[in-house]
Amino acid sequence: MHDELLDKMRRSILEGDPDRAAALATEAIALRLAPLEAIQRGFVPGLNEVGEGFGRGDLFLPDLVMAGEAMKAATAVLDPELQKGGLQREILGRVVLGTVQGDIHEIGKTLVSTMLSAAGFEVHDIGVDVPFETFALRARELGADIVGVSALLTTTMTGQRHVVEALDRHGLRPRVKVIVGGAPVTRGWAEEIGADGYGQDAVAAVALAKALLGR
Ligand code: B12
Repeated sequence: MHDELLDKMRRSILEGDPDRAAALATEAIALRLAPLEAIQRGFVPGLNEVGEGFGRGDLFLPDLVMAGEAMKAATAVLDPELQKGGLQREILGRVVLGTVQGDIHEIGKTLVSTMLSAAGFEVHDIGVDVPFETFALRARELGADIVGVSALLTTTMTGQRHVVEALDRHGLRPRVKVIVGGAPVTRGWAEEIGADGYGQDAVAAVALAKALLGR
């Protein structure tokens, strides 16, 4: 029933049109399309297509930038909707979340942050391009239960290992759990670097965080 709308969403990202993407997100809310479905089945396929085009050399950096801007415009509209229903009193745990040093991809990390907050976690989003040591310092300062590290580049993935090592150096492990994610990240990689878990998307991240804290 929403197929046409989902296809328009995909195209708004491909065309890198933030105004159109925001308008379609508003339309989705009016039509009572679930916000997560709009993101995952509407906008993200467009981003994936742009990523593939860029990988093949058919699209260029400005296309990637505009697709990212369009995606951010859509998620800005949908974010408050995702937060709804998450007004729980009990805090399930405290999470420090960021994108690792050298990496400025923020869309997936921000979505994970929103979903964890909606599920009842207290999330401290420490942004992008975060130095390894900062993850450990912030985790200690805030008394985090979980540190989430996002990486979207094969070159910055290795930084996730450095974050685990920084937490070790600060004596925060194994009490503080580390979860990792991002397009190139796999379960095998998480195991190899000694992380406590891998989440392939924002929904999986919530399930993982709950499981690690026995919730
Ligand atoms: C948009 C985008 C950008 C935008 C980002 C805008 C922004 N504000 O975030 C901009 C233009 C800045 C950008 C820049 C670059 N990009 Co880019 N980018 C993308 C693109 C198209 C989409 C990423 C995205 O937002 N996906 C949507 C979100 C929702 O998905 P996600 O990030 O995967 O997150 C989900 C899961 O992975 C998981 N998750 C994510 N983080 C975490 C964390 C935890 C703890 C958990 C549990 C789960 C989890 O949950 C999320 C939600 O469901 C991807 C292609 C792709 N399909 O991934 C390329 C891509 C990642 N980029 C790529 C490249 C090469 C670059 C540049 C180097 C290009 C250049 N020449 O300058 C720069 C690097 C800049 C830097 N230093 O970081 C390559 C990486 C190749 C590689 N294997 O390393 C890709 C794969 C494109 C390609 N096919 O070549 N990019």
